[in-house]
Amino acid sequence: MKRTTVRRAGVVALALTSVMGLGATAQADAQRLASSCGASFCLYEHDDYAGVEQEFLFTSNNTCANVTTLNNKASSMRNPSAGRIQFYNSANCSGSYGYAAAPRSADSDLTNNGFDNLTSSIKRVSP
Ligand SMILES: [Ca+2]
Ligand SMILES: [Ca+2]
Repeated sequence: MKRTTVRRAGVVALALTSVMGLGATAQADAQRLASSCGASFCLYEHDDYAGVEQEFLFTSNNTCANVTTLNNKASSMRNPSAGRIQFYNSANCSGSYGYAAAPRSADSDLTNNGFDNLTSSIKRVSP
């Protein structure tokens, strides 16, 4: 009798873990969909477009925007715009840019571009 009870308890625990796992995945998917970039350009705190999102609206080329919330924190980006986006390590787009995102592109990890957690300002230029 005692053995049966223990075994049943084990099964219940497994089932609960499984449900929790599914819930976490669904939550991550929902978060990813909700954070899809509807602006000119979007930066994300973490790889794979996760964490805090900062959106930018560019109305013309050769315009500089300082990164505020995600200054030195951006790890991935989406550029749905028709312009090229240049990334600067300094504020006010001073100095030379370190990385440029092609029009209509996305990068799930800026590490391989040597620009993880560095971006302080961005500028949209003509492609
Ligand atoms: Ca980051
Ligand atoms: Ca910087």
